[in-house]
Amino acid sequence: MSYPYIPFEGQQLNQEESQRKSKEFYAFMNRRRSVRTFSDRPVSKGTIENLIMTASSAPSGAHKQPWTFCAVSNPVIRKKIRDAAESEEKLNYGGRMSESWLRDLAHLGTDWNKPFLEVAPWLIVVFKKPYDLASDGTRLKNYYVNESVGLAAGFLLTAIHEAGLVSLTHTPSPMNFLERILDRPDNERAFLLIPVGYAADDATVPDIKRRPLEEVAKFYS
Ligand code: IYR
Repeated sequence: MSYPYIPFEGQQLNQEESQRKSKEFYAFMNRRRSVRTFSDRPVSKGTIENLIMTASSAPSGAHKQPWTFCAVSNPVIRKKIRDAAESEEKLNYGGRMSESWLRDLAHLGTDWNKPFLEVAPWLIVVFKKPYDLASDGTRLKNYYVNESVGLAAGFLLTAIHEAGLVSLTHTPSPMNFLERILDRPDNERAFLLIPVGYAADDATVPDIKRRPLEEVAKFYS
């Protein structure tokens, strides 16, 4: 595929503006938290469409956009997803996760119970596509699929936060029940299950601290 080049239409800021905006955006993003207690207040389908289009604007290997975002509000399907996820999580918490893994999770207070899968008004299930299927059934390879879909998921969480909504990156394991329940084609693998909605009025979050700059960055100036 070859494209003509067109003028880049990004904003041209000066250094001071870049510093100010980056600081404000950091303050905004640093307020994002994973929330496990959702309100059942509705969120419009149009909002979810905007969130998905933002996610799908992420860069991807060879611009293949190797993802599908399934947005589920149907209560019957959400119950099926909850039941299947909880069955897997019962096995995970009941022995499939190592002692050290359970210790690492203890401060989050999570267990096999996943009521948010039915309370949150939307579940967005992110699927990755290791290959695309041409209309004649031939496989067209995609590239850097995990990196690409991870980037798109990051854009999605950012867009959710900007919209005043909350999310949780839930990773029931294994996740293949999602392919079955949502009747996805052979070339799609479940990547993340993200409940989306408003936080419950009485939602609480663990008082975690984030690593300081010195621990997460090294400068080679
Ligand atoms: N998938 C399980 C366990 C879990 C794993 C990690 I890594 C977390 O950060 C949180 C939970 C669950 O969703 O409960």
